[in-house]
Amino acid sequence: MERTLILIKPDGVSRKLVGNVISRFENKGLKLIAMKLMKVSREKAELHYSVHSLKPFFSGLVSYLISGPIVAMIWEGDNAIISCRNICGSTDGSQASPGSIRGDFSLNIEENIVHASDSQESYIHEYPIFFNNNEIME
Ligand code: 3AN
Repeated sequence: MERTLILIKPDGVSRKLVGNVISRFENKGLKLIAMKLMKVSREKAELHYSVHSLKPFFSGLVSYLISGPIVAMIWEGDNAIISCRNICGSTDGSQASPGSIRGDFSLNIEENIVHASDSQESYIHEYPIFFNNNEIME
């Protein structure tokens, strides 16, 4: 069993896509083991995106994540990381396949609705930024 961190980013929440996004992971057979609606602090957003800290888009990325409420979730299942990445689609919504979340709802790379951990190492780095261990259903 693998776990992955999924964020419905501020554009996904403001566009009322929360239910639609969650349905896709449920329909796939993944198990929801943690979820919260929250505002992210600048400190947490910078930590979450620390791998991109030297990229020119870093400050815009952080500002965007803290611009409104997000939904943070942990999903569990066989190969959950790659399964969820496929459900989300390519980073740039204009390139993402129809049927994926980004393919269906995003036209660009800046506002692309969701975040999904891209590896086990990323998951280990990311999930404690959003959840305490006692908030995860075992
Ligand atoms: P993904 O979210 O598909 O794992 P990453 O990790 O390469 O993509 O990038 C993290 C986030 O940074 C993306 N979700 C996107 O919002 C933003 N991003 C990536 N590349 C660019 C770019 N060239 N210009 C603006 N924003 C970008």
